[in-house]
Amino acid sequence: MKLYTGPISLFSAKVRIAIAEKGIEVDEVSVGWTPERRYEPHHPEVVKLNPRRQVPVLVDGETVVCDSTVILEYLEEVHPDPPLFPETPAGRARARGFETFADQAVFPAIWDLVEEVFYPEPPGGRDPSRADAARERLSALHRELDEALVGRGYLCDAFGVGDIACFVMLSAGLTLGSVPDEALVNLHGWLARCGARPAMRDELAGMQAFVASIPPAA
Ligand SMILES: N[C@@H](CCC(=O)N[C@@H](CS)C(=O)NCC(=O)O)C(=O)O
Repeated sequence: MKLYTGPISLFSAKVRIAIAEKGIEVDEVSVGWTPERRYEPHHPEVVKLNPRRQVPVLVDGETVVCDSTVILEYLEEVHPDPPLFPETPAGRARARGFETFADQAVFPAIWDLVEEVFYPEPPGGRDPSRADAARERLSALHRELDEALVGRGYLCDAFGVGDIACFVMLSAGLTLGSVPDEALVNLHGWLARCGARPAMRDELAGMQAFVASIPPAA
């Protein structure tokens, strides 16, 4: 299998973690990315494979799979052990719900922070109210997750895709100044538990090393 990824792409991180948790061998191709030009020019293979021109893209023989959510489902079917989805329809619905929550509720707020805090200042200047509003939205989402974790070690009965997706997004939030309230003990316990898993730890270390290697803006 070949996997096209971005060095600090959160959607690629979801897939890299799932691959490490399942112990799958892949040939990873990291596409070019810089703070100034982002993904431009797009990697020619990614342009050919994905009409959206986005990573991650997985190629398995003749099969091309785009989109992190679809890739996680595909990997589960071709490499079911160890499982990252629950056994029952109700359990799988819960897991997919948390993955969707991460991608569609948490990520947009993270993206506002990425643009306001991480990327170089745009010509029109920064908008601090955008970053403040994103942190407020994230605080509400933190409270939601804390409640979902009452009496549980992970978001579903066992560790899986919901945990991967939410952990990737919340970890990015932490580095951008969105720190969950210390009263949210269920959430903090879960963050520590997830962060201790080698696949998660290695992914965060890889991203931090990449960010540290970015030369300062001229
Ligand atoms: N829904 C997609 C989103 C993928 C995505 O947004 N990828 C970004 C990197 S994190 C990308 O490749 N952006 C390049 C572009 O849009 O030009 C997924 O889950 O994989």
